[in-house]
Parts: sequence; C-alpha cells; structure tokens
Amino acid sequence: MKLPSYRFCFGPWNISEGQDPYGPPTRPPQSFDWKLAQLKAHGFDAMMFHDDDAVPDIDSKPGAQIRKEAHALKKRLDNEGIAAEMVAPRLWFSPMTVDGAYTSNSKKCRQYAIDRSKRCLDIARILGTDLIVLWLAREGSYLRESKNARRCMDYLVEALDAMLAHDKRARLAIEPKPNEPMDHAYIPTIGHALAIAQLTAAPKRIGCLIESAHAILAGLDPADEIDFAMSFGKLWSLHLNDQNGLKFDQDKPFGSANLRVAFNQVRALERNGYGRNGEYICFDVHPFRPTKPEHWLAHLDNSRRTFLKLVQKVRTFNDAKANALIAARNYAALDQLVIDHLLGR
Ligand code: GLO
Ligand code: MG
Repeated sequence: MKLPSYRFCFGPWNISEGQDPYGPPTRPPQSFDWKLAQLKAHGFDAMMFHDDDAVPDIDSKPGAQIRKEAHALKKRLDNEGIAAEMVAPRLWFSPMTVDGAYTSNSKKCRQYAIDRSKRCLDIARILGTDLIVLWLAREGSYLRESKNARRCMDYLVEALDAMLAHDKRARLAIEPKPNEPMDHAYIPTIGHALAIAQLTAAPKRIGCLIESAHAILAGLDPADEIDFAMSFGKLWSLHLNDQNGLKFDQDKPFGSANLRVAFNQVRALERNGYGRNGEYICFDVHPFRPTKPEHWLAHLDNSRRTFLKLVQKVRTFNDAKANALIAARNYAALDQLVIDHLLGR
C-alpha cells in the first residue's frame, strides 16, 4: 500500500535531557547543531522553534542582532533542506512572566510579552514561515482571586490584535492546555481558542494547534477535537503524543498509552485531509527519563512509525462492515471489529 506523503517535524526541546521537578538531567546537554543534525539524520522534514531556540538569549539582544542571527539560521536550514514549521514565543521563562505574560497584572510585564511576541513574528518571517504557535502557558491563575478573568480576556485580545497588526500575513495558532503550569488556564480547549478569535480584528488569521495530551487532560477525546477544529478549517498544526490519565503532562510517544485513541486521531486526520494545505505532523514527545543517550531519538522514530502504521490501519479498516453494524445498532460487534482490526487477529 502506498503511504501518504505526510511530513513530520519536532522541536529541539523534544530531544530533552531528562530533568523533571524532582531531579536533574540524565543525559548530557547537546548543542542546537547536534539536534539539527539528528533531525536530519532521522529523516524528519522540519523543525519547530521557540523564538529563543532560533535566537538564544533573545531578551538581551537588540532587534538588528536578532534579525541578523535569524537570517544566519535561515541560511543553515536552507543548506540542510530543513523547513521551519513554526515559531513560538517562549513566554514562560522570563522574570517578566512569572505571573502571566499577556494576562499579567502588571502593565509593564504585559508590554514585555507583546514586544517579545513581535520579535518572534519577525523571526518567523525571516525563517520563512507565517505560522506562530501560542501555547498560553501562564495565562491563567493559581488562585481565582489573584486575577480578573474578565479583564484577562480583554488583555488576550489586545495581545492577539497587536500581533495580527505587526505582521499582516502571519497566522496565529493557539495551542490550548487546561492546566500545568497553572491550576486553570484561560484558554483550555479548542472551543475557547476559536471563540476568542472572534473578538479579534482578524479572526481569519487565528486558528489552533491540538496536542493529544492537552485534550486528554481537559477530559476530551483528541479525535473529536480534531474533527471539531477541522470542520472550521482551523487545524493548522498538531502535537501528537500520548497521556496516561489525568496527571501531569507526560508527552509520551504517540500511541504509547492508548492505541485506540491514537487510531481515532489518525482516522479523524485522514477523513479531514490534514496535511493537504502543507500542515505537518509534529510530535511533542519526550524521551522517558531513564533513556540512555544512544536511544535518545527513539521516542520520535517510534511515534512516526506508529503514526504510519495507524494510517495503514485506518485505510484498511472495513468501513462497509462498520457501517452495516452501525445501521444495525450492533455496537458490541462494532467495538470488537475495531479491537480485532487493531490486534491484527
Ligand atoms: C507544553 C507544550 C509545549 C509547546 C511548545 C510550543 O505543554 O505542549 O511543548 O507545545 O512550547 O509552544
Ligand atoms: Mg505542545
């Protein structure tokens, strides 16, 4: 069977070193160059970037220097034949974003977040992508009374509008996540993302990115989120991974915790034609902490392998039989049809 021509990517942070809140790295730090070489050696097509993955120490550099370094990176990517899928402002590391970025209570901090986002837009333009990803990490609250959520919606719209005005061709893909690092995020689901887009000056240029684990953490089925977003033509990027229950964000390999949920995500992508407009399949996955350096990229290779195998499973699923069972309301048999198909008998 001919495999579909999906294109794949990941970010430098997906070759992580193993640190967690309870322990230090378990693998030695590696340079960006090494990570780029790995991406290429493993046959991926594009890289996702945070603004400071592209231009390190971005906050300490003037605009001209940032642009110069972005141009140099673009040259290197071109030489390697690697595309930049998107650029995302990393708005959760700076002392200015301790209590939120766009929704901080401090006007000065909100302005920092907007200015930094504009730099991110400039970098994306230079790297040849119009896609900006907004994971709204600290836009939420640890305690309900610490922020005015109503006012925060205005702040978010203000920030989105400032970005839309800064680059008239840019598209903003909101990546919702219901919690972590915040107790509660203000834009926890795709529905929230698409709704707030309507309050901005250019709703057409705001779409979304679904991450499997984030949907699961919101108590939702990622396949339904995909169908929902794609019925609006709004799924502009995707972070496939997996998640075992309502715990911390685990970023497991795609299909690792629940193969059937993964199968249904691929099914939703296939029936909606994801990728036809140039969208990439991105894996936002991390190595298990005990992983040895020699197996450092296995979680990425495995995620792609599982994805492609599931594409085959979707394409060989007996739809006629399934439809007959649906018509007969024989859901027990339908259930088993899926299980047998996934098990390969
Ligand atoms: C964390 C997010 C994070 C983003 C990345 C791009 O939970 O999934 O990995 O996807 O920073 O903005
Ligand atoms: Mg993600």
